[in-house]
Amino acid sequence: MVKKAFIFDLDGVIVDTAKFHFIAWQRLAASLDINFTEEENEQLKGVSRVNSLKKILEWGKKEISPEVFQQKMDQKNEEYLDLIKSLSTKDIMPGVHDFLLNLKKQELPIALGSASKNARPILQKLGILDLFEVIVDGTDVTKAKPDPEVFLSACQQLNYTAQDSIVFEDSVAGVQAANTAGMISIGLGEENILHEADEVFTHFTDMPQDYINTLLSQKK
Ligand code: B16
Ligand code: MG
Repeated sequence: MVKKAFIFDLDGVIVDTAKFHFIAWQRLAASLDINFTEEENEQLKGVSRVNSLKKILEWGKKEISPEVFQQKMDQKNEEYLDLIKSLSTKDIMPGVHDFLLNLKKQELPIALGSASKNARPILQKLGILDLFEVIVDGTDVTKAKPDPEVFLSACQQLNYTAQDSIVFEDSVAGVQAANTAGMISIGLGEENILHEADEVFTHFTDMPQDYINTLLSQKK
């Protein structure tokens, strides 16, 4: 059987930091007198920090100077870092740790493909940094999801083709990026939101027992 590369998104797949991003953006939006809803937040999942702020300003019909823009981005990140400061192994999403360990047991390659610039310290806090052979994050890429750059870079570094790569994503932009790359896309979250994914599960714990083997024989 052909081996495949397993590429994981971070926020919302490995750890439930999506809620902390939401709280931090909501506080930031409030500081600019902008009302920011959960529906709007859904559109920011997988979206880089700079593009997220641009969208919030667009929705709120606000313009700010480049200096204030930078200041607001820093403010959001400080708020976010404060919210995640006590993150630990217990915050790994259900079933993820076992799934990663099973991949290791089968000597299958694991990569991270995240838009976050905080990815490495977060994986460290979770105690799973060493499980990743390759990490591609917001500090490495120039084009944000839904552009496939982050996932293509991850599979190239692992020496796998896109066709032999599987992406786990919680965001619409991320699922689109995986599909554009020609990779198998597995959505984690709600079926009605992630309907473009090849398959959707609420959690890793909902996957069938031998799901890794099913994926190994799956074609796009
Ligand atoms: P940071 P992912 C994304 O991470 C988040 O989904 C998104 O909400 C966030 O704005 C983005 O990272 C940038 O994160 O501010 O930490 O650099 O889902 O691609 O792992
Ligand atoms: Mg995500």
